[in-house]
Amino acid sequence: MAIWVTTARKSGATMAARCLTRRNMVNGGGSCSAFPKSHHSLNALAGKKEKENSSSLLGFWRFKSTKASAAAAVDQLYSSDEDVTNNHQGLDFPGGHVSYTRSLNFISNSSTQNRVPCYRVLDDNGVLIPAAGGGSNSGDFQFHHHQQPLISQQTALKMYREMVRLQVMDTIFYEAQRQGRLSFYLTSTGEEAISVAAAAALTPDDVVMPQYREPGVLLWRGFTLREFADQCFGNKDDYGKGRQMPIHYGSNKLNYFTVSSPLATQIPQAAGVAYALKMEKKDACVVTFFGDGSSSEGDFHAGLNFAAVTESPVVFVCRNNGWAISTNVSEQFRSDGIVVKGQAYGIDSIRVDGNDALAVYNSIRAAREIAVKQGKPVLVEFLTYRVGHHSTSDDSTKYRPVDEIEYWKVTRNPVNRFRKWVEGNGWWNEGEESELRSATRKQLLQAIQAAERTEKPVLEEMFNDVYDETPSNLREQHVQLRETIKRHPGDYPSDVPV
Ligand SMILES: Cc1ncc(C[n+]2csc(CCOP(=O)(O)OP(=O)(O)O)c2C)c(N)n1
Ligand SMILES: [Mg+2]
Repeated sequence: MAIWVTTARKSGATMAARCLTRRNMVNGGGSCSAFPKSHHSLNALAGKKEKENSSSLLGFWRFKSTKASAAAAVDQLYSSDEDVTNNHQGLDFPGGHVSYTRSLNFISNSSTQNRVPCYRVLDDNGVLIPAAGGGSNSGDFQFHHHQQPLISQQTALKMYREMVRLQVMDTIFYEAQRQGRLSFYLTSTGEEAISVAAAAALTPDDVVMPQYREPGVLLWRGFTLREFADQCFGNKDDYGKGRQMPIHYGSNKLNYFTVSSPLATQIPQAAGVAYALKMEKKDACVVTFFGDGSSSEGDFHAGLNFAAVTESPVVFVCRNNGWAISTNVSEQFRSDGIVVKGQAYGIDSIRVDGNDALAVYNSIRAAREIAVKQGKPVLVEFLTYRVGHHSTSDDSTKYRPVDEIEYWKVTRNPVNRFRKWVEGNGWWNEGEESELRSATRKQLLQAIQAAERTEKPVLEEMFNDVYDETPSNLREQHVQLRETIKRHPGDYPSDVPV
């Protein structure tokens, strides 16, 4: 499918290039079937007679549907400013009414002033912040009128426990990688609240299409520590049969698409899956996660636009953690983050404190409700920070100050903050904390040992599952690889059954 898309894009570009050439040759008057809408809209503006029954009349009829008469529009566009001001207050244009102005104002870049505010519920000390307007909490989706979050003790405790389990899992897998037992690992440190609290706000039917820093969703949904370990060790119990790098988890059972390495591919795919849910009238949405770095990919823009125009139930969740490996956000974009890009595509968008578990929970519950009940996409930008290195292949102290890391690790730590709130409610204590941490550590060590001892998938698995019947060229490659391994056993892993 990827190949098809690439080809389609290429041919589109070629058509556009040819079209431009031809237009130039005929002095701007040529037509181009690659741009039926704009061409015919122009003709409509100019009052030219359109051929009826032509499918490319779409642009013209759409224009008409705004109830603007073509002649009036031409008058408005080409008359003097005086005429416009005196005679017409605005223009009906595809998309709605546009008012006129005599002010020669460019839309200003608001990235440094008037930044979009950030929704939060708990302050840095885990204390509930009163909602704006005193007693009225109408803006807060999950709040009672007496300002208590509508989150049960049970849900809050499960959220907290899964955040702790995620921390312990990250620590132990990271160490296992440092010991040379795993080839690669990547932590969620500093972003634990996002994946866990978002998962808590969803239903099991909601389809999750992750980037790679969201294993908290899987923990919430019941993926076992053994399943995580099997994937990281790429053994025969790994659902991906050892074909992927560690942390590329996936689960059909838990409605969690497999992580894919090329950034942002999940974003347009999410728009497509959400469109399918809509056609099937499912009471569910797609939730796709991605980083600030992925928002710089073309796929981000295609995905948002596609979801907007098809009105598909997808929640776009951007973890803006300040960094894309060593690239700071200011080197990536000059907009006010990602939230304004959602707005630009006509998508309801919100900026939220990603280190506040309650704010994450409330915003994703509200976003899900909008997506499913109103049948349209939503974008949530979480402001957070990647406290760990990008991955075990990175050393972030080479490109960012240690003070900055420490600030986010200590002062803005999402797990400590939520713990303070949970403890403040009398729901958690030090004893339960240390019991949970040591039990999880023990379970993980057992899971790692078992996964490490489990056989690797047989060599043949490398060539399976792409075709229903393995074609001859792949069968030949399999035979060749087996013979090469037999000739040079020292150059290949000894634990893969040949
Ligand atoms: C298309 C593509 N380009 C580049 C990379 C290399 N790469 C892997 S992760 C990453 C950074 C992504 O940053 P972000 O989306 O902000 O996620 P974060 O790691 O901060 O969670 C890059 C550049 C890739 N995997 N895919
Ligand atoms: Mg990032």
